[in-house]
Amino acid sequence: MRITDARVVVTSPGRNFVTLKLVTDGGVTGVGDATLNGRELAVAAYLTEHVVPVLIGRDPARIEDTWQYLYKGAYWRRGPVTMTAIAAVDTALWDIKGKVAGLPVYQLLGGRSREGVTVYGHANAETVDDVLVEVSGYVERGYRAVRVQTGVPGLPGTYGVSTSEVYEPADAALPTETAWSTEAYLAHVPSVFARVREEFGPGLRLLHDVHHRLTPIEAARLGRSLEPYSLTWLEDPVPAELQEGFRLIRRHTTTPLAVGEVFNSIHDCRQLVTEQLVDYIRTTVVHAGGITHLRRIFDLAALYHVRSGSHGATDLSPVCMAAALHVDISIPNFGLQEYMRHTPETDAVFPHTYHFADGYLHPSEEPGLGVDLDEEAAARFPYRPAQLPVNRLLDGTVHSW
Ligand code: GCO
Ligand code: MG
Repeated sequence: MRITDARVVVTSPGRNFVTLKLVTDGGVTGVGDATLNGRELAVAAYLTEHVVPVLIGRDPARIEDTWQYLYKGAYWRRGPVTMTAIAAVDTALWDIKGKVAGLPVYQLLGGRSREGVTVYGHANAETVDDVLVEVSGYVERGYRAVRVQTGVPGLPGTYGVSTSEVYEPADAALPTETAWSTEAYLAHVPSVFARVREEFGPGLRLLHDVHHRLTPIEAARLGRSLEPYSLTWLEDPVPAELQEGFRLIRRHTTTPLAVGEVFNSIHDCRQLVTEQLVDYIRTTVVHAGGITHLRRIFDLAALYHVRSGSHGATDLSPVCMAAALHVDISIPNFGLQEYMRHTPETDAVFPHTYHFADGYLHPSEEPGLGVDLDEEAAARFPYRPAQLPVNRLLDGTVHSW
């Protein structure tokens, strides 16, 4: 069996997605997500110019060999663009292998380790009263875990809090600018979780995303102030380039930490995992080198009592979500999966058979990943430039986003 064609499809059914579709001489096709929010065309060009030419004629069965060929062969290792491109190829090859075997991909990964994939939804609103309504909506739909974000009094708008129905941070062709005050934020957040716990009791799992905005000592203080509300995790409390900074957070709080949505290789995770500085690692298929590399990360994490908590925002396409669920259902150290529902337009462009029931997502039982790209539908939604915002402190200083 040989790869005869590889198409890179950029489509924007409400937001931009990049998808790689591989075609074989046997007629079997495979898809991989290659979306890097705000930098989509960089990955599309990397694939089209440098990867597609070396794929034509290759044996699609050789997944590990192809991964090594693309990773070592490029010489320039790691980085979000390279690793997203490799992820797309790897995911498409697993899809093909599953279809050829007549098995859903999770069966090739060792089979089920659980009955369903526990997911968390996003409750966000400007005020605490409104966020309580959002949380109860998730509880009614059967969710067991909810991420809670509110506006911060005194700030004109806050990340993770949408004003429209759909949460979409990449909201303009040129970056919009948002404002930030750590003092106002730290003064407000504990009162939000006090209200949520009071209303929903101890059973509901609660999460919160700090989006890399604090210093280690500020994060330590926040973690400690949230301890009475027993969060399942506090996400990205600080930018994670300085990994030893997490030692300081750990010395002061038992609030569990989740990090890794911007990581793209096992080397980004290594210190945090092996020093047990985090509890959940948030790498996912599309940005961390595909199913092959993600499993390597989660296997390392398992040795150190670190569980998976894969990123699953709407800028990761249904192709990534389908693949993530095959990993989630099969690994021993699954923790939680983020799940933001895609729009009906996106679902129509990416028909899939994974589904939500009883608070769980269930991977497809079809051979392969159980997701496809409808190329005709995709062609109806041309690319629109969209970038992520830039964040500034109230005095104008550029701050982490
Ligand atoms: C999350 C993330 C997202 C990201 C977005 C960037 O936890 O879901 O932080 O909200 O900001 O995916 O592309
Ligand atoms: Mg996040």
